[in-house]
Amino acid sequence: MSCIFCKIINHELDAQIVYEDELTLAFRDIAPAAPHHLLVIPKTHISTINEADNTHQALLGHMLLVAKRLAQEEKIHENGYRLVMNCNNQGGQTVFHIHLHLLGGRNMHWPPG
Ligand code: IU
Repeated sequence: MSCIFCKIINHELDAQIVYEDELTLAFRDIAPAAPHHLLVIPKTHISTINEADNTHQALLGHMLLVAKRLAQEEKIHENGYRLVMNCNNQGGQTVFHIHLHLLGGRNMHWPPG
């Protein structure tokens, strides 16, 4: 099993874990792109959002609610924050285990780069 995020889930690799439940794990991004930058990942390996199907509906919704909860814990929910999921090369995905970026603590720009 070579997926780096699966290794973090299995505690074979270190990460700054901030949240864990039966379905998801959240940790601080190793190369933060904002003062607050967390990744919310499912414990089930799904390579890209293209591979998600109806059986993952509740899991994907749960990831959003975990991100919302973490935004509150990070105290960035009132000023605002951004949730991003990149898909494949042109979308900027570099780790092929889906993850929701939670970014906050600075002004975000639109359109994104
Ligand atoms: P992307 O959407 O696939 O580009 O995001 C991958 C993120 O995973 C990126 O922000 C990396 O800094 C982050 N990351 C990490 O936090 N820990 C790691 O061991 C690895 C990547 I590899």
